[in-house]
Parts: sequence; C-alpha cells; structure tokens
Amino acid sequence: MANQFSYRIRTLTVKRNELTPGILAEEYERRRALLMQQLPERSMVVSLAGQVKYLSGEIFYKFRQASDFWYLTGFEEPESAIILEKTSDSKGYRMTMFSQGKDAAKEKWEGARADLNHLGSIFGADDARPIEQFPSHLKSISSAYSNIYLDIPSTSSKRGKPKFLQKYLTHMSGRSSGSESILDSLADSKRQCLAPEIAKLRIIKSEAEQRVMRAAADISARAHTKTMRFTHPGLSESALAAHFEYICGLSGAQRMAYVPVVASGPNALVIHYTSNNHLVRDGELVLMDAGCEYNGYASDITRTYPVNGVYSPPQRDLYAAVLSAQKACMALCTQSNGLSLNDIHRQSCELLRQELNQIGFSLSSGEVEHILYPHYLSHPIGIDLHESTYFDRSNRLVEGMVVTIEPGIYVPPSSSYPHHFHNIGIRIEDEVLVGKNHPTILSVNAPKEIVDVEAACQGSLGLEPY
Ligand SMILES: [Mn+2]
Repeated sequence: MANQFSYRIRTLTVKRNELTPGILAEEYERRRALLMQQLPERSMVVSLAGQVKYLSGEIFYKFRQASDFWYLTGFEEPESAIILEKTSDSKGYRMTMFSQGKDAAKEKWEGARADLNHLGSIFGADDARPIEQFPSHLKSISSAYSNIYLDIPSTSSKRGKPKFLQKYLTHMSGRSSGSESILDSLADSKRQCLAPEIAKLRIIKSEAEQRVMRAAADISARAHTKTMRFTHPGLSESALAAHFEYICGLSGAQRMAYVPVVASGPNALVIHYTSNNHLVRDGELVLMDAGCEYNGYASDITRTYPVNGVYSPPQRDLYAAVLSAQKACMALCTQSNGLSLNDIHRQSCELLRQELNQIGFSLSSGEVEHILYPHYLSHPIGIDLHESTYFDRSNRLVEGMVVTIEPGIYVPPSSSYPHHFHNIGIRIEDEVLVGKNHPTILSVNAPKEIVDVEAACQGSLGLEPY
C-alpha cells in the first residue's frame, strides 16, 4: 500500500564513497583507467561538459550533463572539461580538470559550484584549473601526443572542421582567433573520435549501474501502474502524460528520459506520436511509451492498456499475440544463446507473423515488417535512451548489456486485414539485462499480463492512482 513516506525512499542521497548516487568514486576512476588502457601509446583524451541550452532568448532549459563527460567524471557542472594523458605509471593516466570554480557573485544567482581545490580529493583530478585556461593548456600539451581523442558529434565530420569544438573553444576563450590557432595545433592526422571508444565501455553495465537502472525502471513501472489506475474516459492524453511525470518526479527521478508517447485509439499507429492532445475514449486502448531518467540512467517502458479497464475481444487477441512474441524474444537475450539483435529481430518478425495468422490474418513471410511492424525490435539503453550510435546490431549479445525488447503491431484500416483489428496499435516494451544463461527483466514491475493490466486499470492491485 502506498503511503506518503514511500516516496522518500528514492530521494537523491549520496552514500559514503559514492560520487553520484549509487556509483562509487572508484568506479569512475576505473572507467577512466580502462579507457586509457585501450588507447595506444602517446594518446590524450579531451572530454567536454555539456552546454546550457536555451528555449528562447535567455530562458534556459534545465541543465543535463553531456553523457560521456558524466560517465568519465560524475561531474555535474556545465563549462567544464577534462584532459586525460596516457602515462606509463601504475595509474596509467593523468587527469587535468577544468571548471568555473568559486565565484560568490555568480553563485548567488546560479547556485554553488565546486571549489577547484576540492576537484582532486572528490573527483580524482591530478590537476585542477579554471576553465579559462583550457584552450591554452590544450594547445601547450597537444604537440606531445600522436593521438588526440576528442568529442566530435558526428563521425562523418572526423576529417572536417569540428565545428562543435571550435564553438566551444571560441566560447571559452572569448575570441575566435585564439580558438583557430588551437584547432590548427590539433592536426587532422592526430584527431580521433572519442565517443566510439567510450561506447565500448558503456555497453557493458557494471553491477552498480545495473542497480541504478533497476531503480529507474522500478520508478517508471510504478508510474505506469498508477497512470493505468488514473486513466478514465474523457481525460486528455496530456493529462495522462502529466500524471506519469508527476509520479516519476515524486519518486526522485530528475527528468523524463524522452518525451512520453501517450497515444489513444488510432493515434497509436503513429510510432513517435507525442502531440498527446486528444481525449481518451471509452473502448479505446492507450499506448503509453514513457520512462524517467534516475540518477543518470534512462528507463524505457511501453504498455498498451484499455481506457475503460477491460480489453475488448479483438484488442485482447491482438495484445496476446504481441505479448507472446515479446516474451519469446526476451527469453533469447542471453550470452549463451549467441544471438545478435539482428537475429532476434528477424525472429520477432516471424513470431508475429505466426501469431497473427492464428487470429485471422493471412500473411506471407516478410509481409509483417513492411506495414504492420515497421520499426526495429530493440536498442541498447543506459545513460542515453538509445546507446546505438556505435553499437553493431550484428554482434552477439554479451552478459551485462541492457537492451529493450519492443515488438509492436499497428493495423491500418485496409481491406488486407481483418476489419475488427483496424486502427488498433499495440506495442509492449521491457528492458532486459542480458545474463550468461538467463535474462533479467528490469521493468518487471510494470503490469503486462492481461489480468494484471486489467487489475491495475480497475484498481484491484490496491495501488492508489496518486
Ligand atoms: Mn525504446
């Protein structure tokens, strides 16, 4: 039974030796050491903090740290950077950290900042300097290195001008001439992309990361359950989204991991429907794809439930078909199976075809994925919702990866398909931690079996909507 105190369990607390909630300072240290170990001799790494983004004029969005920078440092301030230099000592590298430092006048407006003198003891920096020194320091040491790994947003720009970095340096040095000469010193032939190197580490989640991801998924699962209970005919899709966000925020989540999809009735046929501006009606389904970010990690869950609390016979048949395929695909997510996401995706197409043909469709091989199931089954998830950019879907799954499994069926009003299924869209999505021999479903607490979803909608699970 929920009570007012249950929410307090998940407030943001940092325990002894943790740098960010759930992650020890030594884990951040280990990440940097492993990164530098996998790079060749005479390598240095430059990683930049995120920049404040603006909605309009001076109206800023809530700040979120750049994912790779956060993975390496746990440092939450904008206007910061690190340089890692590979060394031959036992630590294996040297970290110089740059940040704004203390400024009483600015802190009065913007909040407390880390003291440069504390960056060593707290964040493990070997040297800490004001951010204004970053461009000149980078220039002064870069000639000693043969490989300079930089955050460059797109791989295609590797040999072009790294505009992002140029903008960043210009912004920090206060004049463009300075930044131009720094870029010239970082010769094209030396520049390497940093993100793919960090992606190799991020794809495998440590036990601490697994625990934070489980907590994030639990918050989202609970919000799904309570939003099912909250839903009734006549509410707007945006009210359901607001309710979901409210429950997540109350439970300690810092933000949504993405814009929630709350698609009622035929809106579910739009895969990334986010306008959320229709009223939900008696007899329709709601497809809700929503997840929070909690202590640095995303969650991603989709459920499709009846507005009035009971699936109609065609809704039930189609839901059961997708559910059966989804569960079969999740069971394949083990290292010992030796399958890739591409393999499991292909299986999902065939499983869905067989399921649909049992309930009155007549589909030949290959027909499902063109119209009824136009998206991919899965993506890796972690600090970012989609950790896919440098992930090869043809690689075998390995213990410690976390992937989504999210088959869906979206039936257009076409005479090719049984009439009673027209305009029904169903997607069911869970997060799966790949194990050696067994998968672990991180989002297990979001109701999914038909009886459980109906019970959650009707309130018979004993959960209050708030
Ligand atoms: Mn997803």
